[in-house]
Amino acid sequence: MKSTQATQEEYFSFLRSVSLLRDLPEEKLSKIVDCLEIDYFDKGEYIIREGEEGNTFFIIAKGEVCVTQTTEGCTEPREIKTLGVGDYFGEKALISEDVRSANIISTENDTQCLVVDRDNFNQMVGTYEELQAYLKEYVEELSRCDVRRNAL
Ligand code: WNU
Repeated sequence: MKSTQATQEEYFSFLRSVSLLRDLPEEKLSKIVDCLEIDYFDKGEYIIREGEEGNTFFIIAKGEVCVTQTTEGCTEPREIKTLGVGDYFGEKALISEDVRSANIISTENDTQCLVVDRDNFNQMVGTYEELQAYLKEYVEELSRCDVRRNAL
């Protein structure tokens, strides 16, 4: 990301406020700031499509998104939750080496996401065991939720 130092510092303190990244060492967080991309989405726009390949991790910096997913016996994808500022998504495809397991749709105009690619995500998570363990567990829990949803 090319930006002014003021912006860099804003992103740094924003990332520090994201629960997942709270305990990351300073130099690691700075590195993430250096390689961030920012993507903008309008209301109704798909950020992630279920079934597609994905190589990016997202943190919401502004706005709101909704998570929907195909469930057995339903013609329309079912809405499963909404996420807001400071929430993140897209970790599952990266961690489970799988295709995207749900849709992520912007529910507001000018939703802004900080985007981390696979290499940088691995650097961020891979060298930090607690974070890795936490995410792995969370991803397994999401898979269990998916199974349960289809059993209902
Ligand atoms: C869910 N089932 C599935 C969410 C975000 C972060 C955490 C929950 Cl740590 P992906 C689609 C993304 C997926 C997840 C997100 O959607 N997601 C869910 C579920 O019940 N995915 N399968 N809830 S919001 C959320 C926990 O990030 O990652 O790369 O793309 O498969």
